[in-house]
Amino acid sequence: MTSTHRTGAAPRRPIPADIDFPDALLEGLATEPKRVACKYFYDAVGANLFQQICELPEYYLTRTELSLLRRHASDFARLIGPHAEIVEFGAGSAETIGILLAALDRPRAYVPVEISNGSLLDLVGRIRADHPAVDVRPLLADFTAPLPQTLFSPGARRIGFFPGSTIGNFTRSEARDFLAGAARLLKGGGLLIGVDLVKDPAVLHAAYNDSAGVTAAFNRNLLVRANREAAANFDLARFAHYAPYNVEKRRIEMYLVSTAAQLVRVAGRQIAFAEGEAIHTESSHKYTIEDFRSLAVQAGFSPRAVWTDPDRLFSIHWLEA
Ligand code: AVI
Repeated sequence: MTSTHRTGAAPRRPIPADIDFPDALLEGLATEPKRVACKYFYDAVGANLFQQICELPEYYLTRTELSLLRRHASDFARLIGPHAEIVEFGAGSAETIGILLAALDRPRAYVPVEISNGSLLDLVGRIRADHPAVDVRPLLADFTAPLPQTLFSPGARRIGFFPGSTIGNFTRSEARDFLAGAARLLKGGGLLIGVDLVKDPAVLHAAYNDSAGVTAAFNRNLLVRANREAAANFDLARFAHYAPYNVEKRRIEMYLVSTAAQLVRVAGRQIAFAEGEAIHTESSHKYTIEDFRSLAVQAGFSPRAVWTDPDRLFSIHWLEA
């Protein structure tokens, strides 16, 4: 289990990042097929590009979830009840958690869990200013590892919040394991979680292949980061962003595809790329409502209410632990 420390700061990252990037990169490039974990997208530039993605016209996820949160805030408040302590898995946006905190009946505490120090300071400052009665207790920890029960005050109403469909970036078995851990942590309370839905592949394709090229820049930023932090010499012009929807696996898959046979230096090693060879950088799984509810049951939750928009683009689930 990761050691945990209380801290005044942590960064805004959908998935925890590690400090072992050069080693992880070398290891991922030595596997067949080559891959790099998506948590490495989120250096400062990557976090900023992700923010821009959230505002793209094609990327319906963020705005649809925000509008569902606003529309159903009073339902959440009724289900969650008074004096709740909210743990957010990852450091989210002030706007998103702000909607929930504003709707709840005298929420007692807000605990954003994030692995690294950084831009959470801003989030924590905003939440403290907007919700002075809420005890904001950022926790420096990897939220995918088991979290201590002492996260909550004794006898507290335990609520988890996991928006943004970040669960989609886990494989289905990782998602089940994560949910099982959350069910143990939140026993007696519940989890409010945003999940992107299976839909017209053209809509999904457009969301990850935007016309302004922001997602492509986000993907390629991994190579920029490798050049800076792992003594690499990737030529960005020789790697293409490729993000197809895999209908069978119900997921967007993101790749960086080498457009030529080439040798790239990474941390003192030479890595060979064949023409057309890909580095897998992310999967973004999409669920049907039934599919996700059954995963939640397997993890030990009792799925209760679910909210979706009229176009059934996105869903928010209330799972009792
Ligand atoms: C953070 N996560 C939910 C995003 C997603 O949609 O899978 C990351 C992302 N990748 C490309 N665009 C957005």
